[in-house]
Amino acid sequence: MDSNRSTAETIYVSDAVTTTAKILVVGHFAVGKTTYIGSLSEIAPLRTEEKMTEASAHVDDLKGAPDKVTTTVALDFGRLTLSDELVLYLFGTPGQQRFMQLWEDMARGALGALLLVDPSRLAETFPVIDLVEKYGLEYAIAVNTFDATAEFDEDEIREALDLLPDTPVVYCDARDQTSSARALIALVQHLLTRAA
Ligand SMILES: Nc1nc2c(ncn2[C@@H]2O[C@H](COP(=O)(O)OP(=O)(O)OP(=O)(O)O)[C@@H](O)[C@H]2O)c(=O)[nH]1
Ligand SMILES: [Mg+2]
Repeated sequence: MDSNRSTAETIYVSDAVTTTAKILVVGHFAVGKTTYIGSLSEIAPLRTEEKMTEASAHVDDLKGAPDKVTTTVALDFGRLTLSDELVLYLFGTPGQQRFMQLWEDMARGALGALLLVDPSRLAETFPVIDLVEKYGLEYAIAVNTFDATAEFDEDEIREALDLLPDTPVVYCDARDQTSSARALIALVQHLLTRAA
């Protein structure tokens, strides 16, 4: 019985929760969106992974992720209880051009976006920033620490992405829960400042 209760407590949102917010986790192909939501979600994340075939070889550049065999074809979904009263719903949104149609729906009602960036593939982030801005989403940058991160400092990233001075830039390892949570908290703090 106890085990049933603990399962229920994990699956269902606590009665004490008064606020829920929808947050998008966005970024270019293979930047770590599915990994990020998987490391943070307190429920088994919903994933829509499909095997990549040769048909996508010329569109999805595997340069930065040579071992990748699947890609998200719709969305990732996860949930995180941030405090007794606040629950975040995380929606991973693909950055590839062919999924643009999704953004219309995904962006509706979203409070903001965490924009994952691979510092060695900065140019691939430009179209994603365009989308985030097109849909009027407040955002924070989470630099996913792939191996080359040490070569890029925050100022370089800010300049390359032409960020506003108050746009948060945090470093994270999408595979690490604590590190991922820190990035999300930076976004939430930014959103709260903007709302004040
Ligand atoms: N070294 C390292 N590898 C990572 C990190 N985050 C993700 N990866 C790996 O990078 C690859 C791509 O990660 P995904 O989470 O599938 O990326 P995605 O953004 O969801 O990819 P798409 O949905 O296909 O656009 C996977 O093999 C991950 O294991 C990281 O912080 N460091
Ligand atoms: Mg994915």
